[in-house]
Order: sequence, then C-alpha cells, then structure tokens
Amino acid sequence: MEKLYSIKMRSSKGELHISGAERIVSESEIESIAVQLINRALNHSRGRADFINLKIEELKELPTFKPLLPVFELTGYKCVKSLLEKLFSLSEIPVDLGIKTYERLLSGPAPDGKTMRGAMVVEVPSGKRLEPDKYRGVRASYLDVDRETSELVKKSVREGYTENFKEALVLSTKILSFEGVLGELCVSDDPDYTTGYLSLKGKGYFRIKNIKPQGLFTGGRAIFIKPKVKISELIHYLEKVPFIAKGFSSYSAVPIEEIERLFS
Ligand code: PML
Repeated sequence: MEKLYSIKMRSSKGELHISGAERIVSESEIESIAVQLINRALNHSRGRADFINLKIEELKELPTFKPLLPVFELTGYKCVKSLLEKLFSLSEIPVDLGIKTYERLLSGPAPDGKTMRGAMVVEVPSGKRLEPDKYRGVRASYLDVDRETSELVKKSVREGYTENFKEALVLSTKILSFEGVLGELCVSDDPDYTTGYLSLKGKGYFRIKNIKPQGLFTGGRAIFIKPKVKISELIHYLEKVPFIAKGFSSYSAVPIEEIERLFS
C-alpha cells in the first residue's frame, strides 16, 4: 500500500489570518502540492502572507472514502430565516433551536462575541453546547477530495463554483459522515462571502445565498448532534481520522416551493 501524507498550510500577515488549506497526497505529489499551497498564501485576496506554516506528515492510518453530499442550490426565497425554518423542519433539529443557533453564528458564537476558530457543537434537542473550548471550538481536519471528483464538482456547478464551496462541501461531508451528527450550519466569517449552507443527515448540502449581510465579520459553524454521542469520539473522528471524498451524485437548483415535495 502506497504511503500517504497530510500537508497543511496556514498563513497570516501580522495578526490577520490570510489563508489555510490542506491536502492528502502521495509521496510523489508532496513537492508540487507544497508549492501550490505556498503560492496560495502569497497570492491571496486578503493580502500577501508574511508568515507561512507548512506541516507535512505521513498518515498512520488509511483514509475513509465517502461520496460527497448531494448539493441543492436554493432559489426563489426572500427571507433566509423562513427558508431555514423550512429546512430545519425536514430534520430532527427543532426549528427554534436551529434559528437560535443561526442567530448565534451571526452575532459571534465565542464567549467574547467574536468568531470561533472551529465549530460549536450543539446537542439536540437540549441546545447544550458541548465543545470543550468555547473560543476554539472543534475543527475538522485531515481531509481532501480525489482529483476526478473535484473535476466533476467543478463541471457540474459551473459559474456557481468557488474553491470555498468545494472545501466546505468536503468538510461538511466528513462531518455528516459521523453517525450521531444530524446537521451542520455554516455562515462564513469572510465579510465578502455571503453564501452559506445547511447540511442535513440523509438529505444533503443546501446552499443558501445571502445567508448573511455583506460586510459582516462574524459567522462560524455549528454541528448538531444527537444526545448520547460521545463528544470525545466525535472530536477524535473530526480532528484525527483521515477522510477523502470520492464520488459526487448531484447538483441541482431547487425553488423554495419545491422543498417540501422533494424532501418530506
Ligand atoms: C468559509 O470558508 O468561510 C465558509 C465557506 C462556505 C461555502 C459556502 C458555499 O459556497 O456553498
């Protein structure tokens, strides 16, 4: 069995985070991918990094392979909150808890009202927050998508495609693959990136334009879990188990009035 390596890049300029990315590669790809990631840090729209941290490590276990979640691009809605209410009602996540969590992400989910580095973990239905560190949250890591799948996603999504989207889809697929996870809600903390998503177990990745107002610096991620999930097992899976997305079933535009017919 060929050895695989994790390559992680994190860059900043002064106090400002510039970019972060990671890949899982074979030995022969290490050099070219490392150069790609360094170039990404040096040519980023947020600025040119003055600090780049590159970490390369051999994987000690084989990655899990799973197909990407199907993607539904929602259209024809005026009010994001009503749209989220409709989506949460398709799941085991209570609508009022879902909306409260959305508002928490918009207002800054860390105890000081700022954005967390990782995700909140919200127990359903109690709403109890289970992440051990409320500033850091929980971060999914050791993930990638195979090249063929990546090309397929790009071709299917066309003009709606962004690298942020692809990375979020891979991340959310890893998160939703854990047994006790019911869903994940994401609002970017990039003030210029106003598309977010809600992923729901057994349904897919619902892409939501204008999930936040332009110019807002807060946002974040929330992972909804069933009661009785062992938080230490979830954290171990998210932060340590290597994961590669392989296979992509569908990308489709769904008008809001079609949601119930399609999913209930
Ligand atoms: C982020 O990277 O800050 C979040 C990205 C969310 C991507 C949502 C999408 O385009 O589907």
